[in-house]
This record gives sequence, C-alpha cells and structure tokens, in this order.
Amino acid sequence: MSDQKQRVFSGIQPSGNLTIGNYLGALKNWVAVQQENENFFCIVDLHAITVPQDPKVLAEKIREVAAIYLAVGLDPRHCTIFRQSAVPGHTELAWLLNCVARFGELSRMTQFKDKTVRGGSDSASAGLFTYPVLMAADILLYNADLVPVGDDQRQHLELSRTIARRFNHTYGETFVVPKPMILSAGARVMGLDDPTVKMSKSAGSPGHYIAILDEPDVIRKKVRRAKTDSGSEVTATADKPAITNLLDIYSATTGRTIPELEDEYEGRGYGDLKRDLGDAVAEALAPIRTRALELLSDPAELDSLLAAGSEKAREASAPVLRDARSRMGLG
Ligand code: AQP
Repeated sequence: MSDQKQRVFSGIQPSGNLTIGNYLGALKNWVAVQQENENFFCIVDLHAITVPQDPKVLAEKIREVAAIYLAVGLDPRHCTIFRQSAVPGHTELAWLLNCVARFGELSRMTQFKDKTVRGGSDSASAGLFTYPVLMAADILLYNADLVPVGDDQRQHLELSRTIARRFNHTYGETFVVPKPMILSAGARVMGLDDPTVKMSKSAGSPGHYIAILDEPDVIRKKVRRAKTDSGSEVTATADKPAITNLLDIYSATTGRTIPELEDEYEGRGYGDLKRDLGDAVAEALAPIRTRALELLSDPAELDSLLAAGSEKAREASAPVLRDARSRMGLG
C-alpha cells in the first residue's frame, strides 16, 4: 500500500446558523480523518448565494463558519481552510464542467426540487440549478480522493463522479474520481419539529434545529420541546421517526450505539431520554461555542488565516485547472 496521503475535500455553506446536522454529518468526521490525510476544507460562499443572502450577514457568517471550523478542532497544520470565492479556479472549472454535465442530469437532482417546492422552479436562480456542477468543480479541482459529507449530498457526489468519468473518457485521464465518505450515525439528522424533513440551517424556525452556537440552556429547551411520537417506548422503529431521530443524534454525539441506548431507556419514558440527550448535546457543544466566540473576537486573525488558506488552495488547484483547460483545447 502506498503511504501517500489521500486528498480530502469538503465544505459548508455560510447560509445560516450551522446546525448539529452539519456537525454530526460533516464537521465531526472531518476532524476525525484530518491527521492521516491532506485536507481542503472550504467555506462555500458561492453556493450560499444561489439563494438570496443579505450581503452584510453573509460577510459575518463567512467568519463565523471559519471560527466554527477551528473551534471543532480542525488544525491548520493539517487542513487548508479557505473561502471558495477567493479561489477563482472554482468558477472557471465550473464553467468547463457545465459544458460536460447534462441538463437532464441536473433536472433529476432532488435538492433542487426540494428547495424550489415552495417558490416554484421558474423563479429559482439558474445558479441553484447548476449548483451541483459547481460542487463537482470544488471537488475535482483538488483531485480529491475522499469527500466526507452527510447523506443529503450523496446524489450530488454521484453526479461529480459521473462528470469526472465523462470528462476523462472524452478528453483523457484528468480527474481523480472522488469517493463519498458517509458515516452511518448522524448522516441525516432530521428536524426537531418535523422528523420527516432534514434539519437545515436555513430553515425558518429556531425550534427546527440545534445550532452549534446555541447556549446550553437553549439546547436543553429545544430538545425538551422536540416533537415525539405516540406511545412511550424509547425505540428506533419505523413508526417512531421522532424518537429514532433523537436516538440517532444521541448515538452520533456520544458514540454509543442505538441498541445500547434502547436498552438503557427500556421502561423509562421520553422525558428521561430528552433530559439526558439535552445534557449530552449541550455538554458536547459548549466548548465549541466558547472557543468559537473567542476566535470571533479577533476577526483580523480569522481573515489572515483564510487569506493564507486561499493562497495554498490556489497553488494546489492551479495545475489541475491548467490541465483541464488544455485537455479541452483552451491551453
Ligand atoms: N441534517 C443533516 N444531517 C447530516 N448532515 C447534514 N449536512 C447538512 N445538513 C445535515 C451536511 O453538512 C454539510 C454542509 O452542508 P451545506 O451547507 O453545504 O448544505 P446543505 O447540505 O444544504 O446543508 P443545510 O444545513 O441544509 O444548508 P441550507 O439550509 O443552507 O441548504 C454537508 O456535508 C451536508 O451533507
């Protein structure tokens, strides 16, 4: 086996308050794999603007995401942390790949359908429609081997693989075909108020999500108010989507298995589960919150970290972009 490090790429949009879904589905796994790999962790601000953003809030959220990346334990010695929009190669490669991806493929993306259910697709931005191509460009630009994401990104990642293979087939071997890294626990955290929809940071009501930066008492209160199912047994079964979700959050937060937790709560009610889960989540997120707030008190330091990361990302991605251009006859 080669001892060469694998390349890892992933990112989060600065499009709201980062949630425990972003933490359990993505960030926690990034931290777990950072030492053995060469990592590029991006703040995907160009993805955020596919839906309307307040420019002032967006600028603040970019720093907030950088602070959270560091506060959860990403170490700049192992990870290049940077802003997508500071590396023009992302948009340039996205255009090249837009000419490789197919309209029909993009039309089948479920996230686009989900995000346009309310407003209708006619008024959605063209950027929201081509978002998965920009995501493919993000990943392929670094020749990433592994992409640690939550389950909701599975379809987009499959499209990135299709685009890479098609490009390689048409123009010659250029891109590494990336593999998803999706863990079982916490891969799809559902809304506290509605366990049939994925927990999302841009969801309107605060009762829907636990934010990574929520105060411990707010977290306990939100868990206490989370929707439950009929009955009283604490089991992860198909007829109990709300309790299954709470057990999944508990398992991913503490590392304990769901059967272990079911045993522990046998004969006890939902109230006990919620109290202990609220405490466990509050305890896990409290040090992250404290550290993130400390980091946010020095915005210049965060900006300089992001500037250094962007420089490294530009250097790492330039040869890949050059190769892709030249293969297409644009050398
Ligand atoms: N509920 C979730 N459970 C597990 N993982 C999740 N992720 C997001 N929500 C959950 C993972 O977090 C990473 C970053 O996601 P993103 O910011 O690129 O966009 P998203 O997947 O659309 O996340 P949100 O929170 O739902 O954002 P908005 O509301 O802005 O669209 C990804 O790895 C994702 O899988």
